[in-house]
Amino acid sequence: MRIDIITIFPEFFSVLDVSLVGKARQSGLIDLRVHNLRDHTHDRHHSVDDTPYGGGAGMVMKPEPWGDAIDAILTNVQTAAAPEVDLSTTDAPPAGVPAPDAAPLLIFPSPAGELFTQAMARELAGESNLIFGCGRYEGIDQRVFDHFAVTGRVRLVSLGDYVLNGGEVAVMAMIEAVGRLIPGVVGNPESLVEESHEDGLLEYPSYTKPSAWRGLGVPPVLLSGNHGAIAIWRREQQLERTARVRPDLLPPAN
Ligand code: ABV
Repeated sequence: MRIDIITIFPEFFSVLDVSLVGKARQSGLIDLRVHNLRDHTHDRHHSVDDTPYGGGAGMVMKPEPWGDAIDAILTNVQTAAAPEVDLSTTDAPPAGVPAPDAAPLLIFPSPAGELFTQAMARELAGESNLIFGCGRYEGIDQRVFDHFAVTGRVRLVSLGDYVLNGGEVAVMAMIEAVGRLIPGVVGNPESLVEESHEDGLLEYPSYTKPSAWRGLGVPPVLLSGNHGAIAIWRREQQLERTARVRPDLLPPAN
């Protein structure tokens, strides 16, 4: 998967050099490129924001640098996805060469966006090209979204009902959630199906050795060797926990 990020704080994303996403980049599973929005400004002060039409507090990000930055990435993605045809080989295309890709999906973190969920992470993991735009200040000029929605796909996405200073941390969270669903990124794919939210419930509590620690034991069923009983206990724990902490995740009682 190719991921492009546009930000005024490229250094923020150095954390994506490490851990699971870092390894996936080294192994070539993720091609991640970070772009500085200020490289697409044309005034002396490299301004990316201005006062809002209609008045109000704060600044709004100007449309021109966003338009130019996204255009540059779209052009680069198209070039990379369309290798030159060698006319000396007139036979059928080699096996395993995918069909021409769908257009990149543009994603902007925004408190006004649709909620990011595990289901959306799964959806995004099936894309071959994601472009993340990190807004700052009071937002980005609406015409950036409207313009690229005419010819492409644009989604405003929110991590939850709270406000950040900018989209950078939200983009890192989304890349981590999506990245680990790309085949080959997580070593043991079975670990993906057993965790919170994958089956719509919170996960069951986990224990490891020692069997007694600071006066606390381990639920005896887990030491019983009875795999049927263990599976039933774990499902009960999931349901009990979900009802207690996140009743909104359970289907309506009637
Ligand atoms: C993007 N807050 S997403 C830009 N929860 C600025 C603030 C912000 C986002 C979120």
